[in-house]
Amino acid sequence: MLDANAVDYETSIPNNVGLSSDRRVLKALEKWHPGYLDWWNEMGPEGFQESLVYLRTAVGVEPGGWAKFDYVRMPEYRWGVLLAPKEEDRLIGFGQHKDQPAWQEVPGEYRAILQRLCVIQGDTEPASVEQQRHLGKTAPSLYDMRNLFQVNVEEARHLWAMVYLLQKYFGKEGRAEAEGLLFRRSGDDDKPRMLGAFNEATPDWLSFFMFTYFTDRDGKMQLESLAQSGFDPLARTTRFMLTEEAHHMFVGESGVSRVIQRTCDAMKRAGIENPFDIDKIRALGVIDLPTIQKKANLHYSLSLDLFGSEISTNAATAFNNSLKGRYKEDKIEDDHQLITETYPVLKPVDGKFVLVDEPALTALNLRLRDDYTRETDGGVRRWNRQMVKNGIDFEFKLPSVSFNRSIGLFSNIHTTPEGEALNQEEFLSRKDEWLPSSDDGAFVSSLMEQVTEPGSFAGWISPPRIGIDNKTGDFEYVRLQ
Ligand code: BYC
Repeated sequence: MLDANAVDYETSIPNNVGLSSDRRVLKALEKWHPGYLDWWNEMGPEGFQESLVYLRTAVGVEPGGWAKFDYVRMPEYRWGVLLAPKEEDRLIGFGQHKDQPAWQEVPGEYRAILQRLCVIQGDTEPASVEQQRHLGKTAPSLYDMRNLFQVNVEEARHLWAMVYLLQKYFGKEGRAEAEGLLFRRSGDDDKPRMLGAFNEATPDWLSFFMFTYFTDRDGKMQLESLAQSGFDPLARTTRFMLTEEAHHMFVGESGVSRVIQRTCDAMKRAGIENPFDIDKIRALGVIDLPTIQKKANLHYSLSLDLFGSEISTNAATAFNNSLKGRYKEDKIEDDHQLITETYPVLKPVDGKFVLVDEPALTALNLRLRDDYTRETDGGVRRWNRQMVKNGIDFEFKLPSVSFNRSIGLFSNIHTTPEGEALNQEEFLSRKDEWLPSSDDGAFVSSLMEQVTEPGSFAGWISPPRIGIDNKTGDFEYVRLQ
């Protein structure tokens, strides 16, 4: 019997969606492919297209053994279209279509909104590759370089995932949107990427680790809510994307932790107890803890903006129409329709913040953002446990949700990271205390130097505890050409 979950590697595009018998979509994808490769060669990792990279490639969609590792040149990576296994007779779990069979085709009345969700999701994936394209040149080790490239090829696969949905289910308009995903460019004034954080620079490796910790986690939360969708192909696509996403957040959390560890080690060795003795600490060639906190402030606040406005009719409509659910919707015990429920929303009122009950339906972006904050805080607590272990008196903190915001209820006010109101002048004059200044940026950049000796690491970061795919410390993760 044909295994419905097996990946077909015979067609030009590996897939488990039966592309070989779906000529129309296969043709559309094959037509899109050369433009994609042009994009990858122009905007993907700069200077490493010929290198052999020890990458994992998805070879199946079952939880155990879904990937295999081998040396690959990135332009030859087998980007495929992979959906999580189909759940027979799946019923929709929320919204006005709750308990109806999940849709295998796009319901006409929800076409525009579903297409928009796929386009926004799709747009972030190539954007992150563009943001990170220069980082290979300053990779602190071959291990880190490999992780960067792994993240890049998988984000690019996530672009494929959305392009497949657009081309299969959204006709001519979907094909035009698939072209648009290759046309926009992160940070470009004339054709920027769609969401704020994806037009910011990722200038150094600390920013990369912060991005993969904070911003990839927004990706996780958004994918989790799309994984609940009544539109089954979207739910299955995003469910498989989540399998890959876990490694990206691991790269972020462990990356920050390794930077912290190196700083603590250097401080202890030099007998420096005060973490705010910044000049002395920087002279050791490591990143001082207050600068790490500033980077966290920046990336957390940018990532909060990605959840949209706290009060959003778009979010209410998407939920009500059973298109985008809550985080772990299937584990929540309520009516899954939110007809009468309320949710507490923190609002600025006369210079103070007060909790106001709002209809839960319109507060869904905030609810997801609160779930995100809880998870994010978990990693910050782990970094703080590391401080205690090292005996250094410093505590990392997530800034207030009011700090440095551009979207939603706090976008027009300024506060300190503790949430104290400031006027614009005060904020601008003190901004460098809380967000990376140009001097901080210049210092971090001055440390960024490529290290290519297998098993060696730049002086500002400690080695990982274990290798990828259980490889030993001196494994050559990238064979540079
Ligand atoms: N920047 O009601 P509102 C990832 C727009 S990351 C610019 O407040 P809504 C990844 C909004 O589009 C996850 N514009 O918000 C991570 C709307 O515009 P229109 C990506 C913004 O619609 C790392 C208007 O403001 N996936 O995967 O409820 C590496 C009013 O909207 C922003 C998704 O986001 C912003 N920050 O929610 C690689 C999931 N925020 O329609 C990948 C799909 C809002 O009036 N997207 N606007 O022109 C969505 O679910 C929602 O569109 C949003 C916004 C959560 C983004």
